[in-house]
Amino acid sequence: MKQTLMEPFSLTLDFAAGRIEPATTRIERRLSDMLGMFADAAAEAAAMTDGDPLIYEVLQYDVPNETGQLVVCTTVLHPGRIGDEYYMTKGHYHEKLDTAEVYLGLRGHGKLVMQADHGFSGLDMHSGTIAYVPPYWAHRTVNTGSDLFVFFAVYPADAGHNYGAIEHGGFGQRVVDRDGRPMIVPSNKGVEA
Ligand code: S6P
Ligand code: ZN
Repeated sequence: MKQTLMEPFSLTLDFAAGRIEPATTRIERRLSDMLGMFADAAAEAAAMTDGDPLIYEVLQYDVPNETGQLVVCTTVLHPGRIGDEYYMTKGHYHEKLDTAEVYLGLRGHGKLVMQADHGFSGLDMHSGTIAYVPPYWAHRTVNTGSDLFVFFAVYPADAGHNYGAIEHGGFGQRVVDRDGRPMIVPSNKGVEA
């Protein structure tokens, strides 16, 4: 097995801004990058005419895509809603399904929704929350607050990202605003979040 011999290194993380310094990759996701993922198509179209809002950014420090290596990154999820549905990430399974991930909340409030063949999970996240995404679980984060929701993540560099399953099959639960409070709505019935 090919393994790059790495030198130890350190990075700086601004908890409030979610900035990793230096970062080697910055991904920006606007609404136009995730059209069709929110339930309310009319609200999506209205938000697009308002200027294609920035939904989230990912900052990452890349390492070789090899078994044994770990990637560190941050996600800065902006506050907002499309219809009654809070801004969220696209969500994905890892291509290597048997790889896990750890999230650490740095700022704001959100939910980490997950789904696997046998069920769903919805965890609250805020500054200081450590959340574990086990192998085989698709994961998506949602900003349920009025501030930025910022979190740090560590995952295996060779995990890969499978977005297609969520893009085509959707997520089995949504996080929506009900009278100013976040509710997780799996399929048709609402459950108090
Ligand atoms: C990577 C990890 C996160 C997400 C990020 C954006 O495995 O789960 O860094 O990439 O939160 O979400 P998504 O679904 O667009 O990759
Ligand atoms: Zn992941």
